[in-house]
Amino acid sequence: MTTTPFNRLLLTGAAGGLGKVLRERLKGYAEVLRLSDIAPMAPAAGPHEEVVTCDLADKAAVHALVEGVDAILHFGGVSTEHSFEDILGPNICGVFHIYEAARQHGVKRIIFASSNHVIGFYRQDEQIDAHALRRPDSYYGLSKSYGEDMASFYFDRYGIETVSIRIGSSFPEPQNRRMLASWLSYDDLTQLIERSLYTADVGHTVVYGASANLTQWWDNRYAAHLGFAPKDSSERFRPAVEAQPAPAADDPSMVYQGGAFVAAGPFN
Ligand code: NAI
Ligand code: 15L
Repeated sequence: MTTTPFNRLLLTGAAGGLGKVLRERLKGYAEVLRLSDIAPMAPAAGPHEEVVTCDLADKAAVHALVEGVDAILHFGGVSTEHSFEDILGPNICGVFHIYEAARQHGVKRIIFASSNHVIGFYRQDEQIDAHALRRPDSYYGLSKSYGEDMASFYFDRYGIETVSIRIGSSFPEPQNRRMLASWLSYDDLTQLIERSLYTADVGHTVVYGASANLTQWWDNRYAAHLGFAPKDSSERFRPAVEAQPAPAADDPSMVYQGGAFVAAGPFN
């Protein structure tokens, strides 16, 4: 696959866990990487970098943020379960602001950090593909589901292409039994992002982001055109994970694909 660098790529959520990883790994994919977050970013901008502080809930600020970029990796926002009110601005208004700014500035490709929590109420003994009805497990999962709909609408209406990556659990290593199935290594995430940036004619593609783990809940047949071929597996971490005390068999973390998110809240 040819990976000619983009002129300017925008990464939102750049101060976050995955943002810090991608800041390093996206070098080489763009002449200039524009890094944005509401939180302070360290280190300050280096060569071939721009740092822009921006609240995704601020429409005018996001409009300015998107000017001059060729593609967007939208990783910013609230990343765990919170009250609807806390999620509304960053995730729901935020994703609208990103797409609307993309339309106005002529950006043609977005990589959207969606989540397994869009389908978190499926059970761990089920296998699903991207055409399975969504079963969001949280207000957070609902916001990602809305983001995927935003992506679908902006492709059908305006031709802006998106790859929505339903990321499983992307951390240095799986932290519990559930993550033995949902883990996505940083190397596999990077490969998936490269494929999502450079594959032609993706329309709106939904792809599950998991490594080649022994247990597979997610079937990527509808994203085969991306050619994503994960290389890592959680198996080498199994002994350490299984040395942890086992949760009860009916604990949500052992039953549902979304794990504990299905039982978070209510928030009043
Ligand atoms: P994170 O919470 O470490 O990073 C999210 C970043 O978004 C933070 O730096 C935060 O300051 C920023 N942010 C929050 N509200 C904002 C606002 N109003 N305006 C601008 N920026 C704001 O999360 P992480 O793990 O790095 O995840 C990155 C993205 O990937 C998130 O969208 C998350 O939902 C998604 N994701 C991550 C998974 C994982 O396993 N790490 C799994 C599934 C999805
Ligand atoms: C997510 O969507 C979250 O952003 C991340 O922090 C993890 O909780 C992950 O899902 C997961 O399901 O493990």
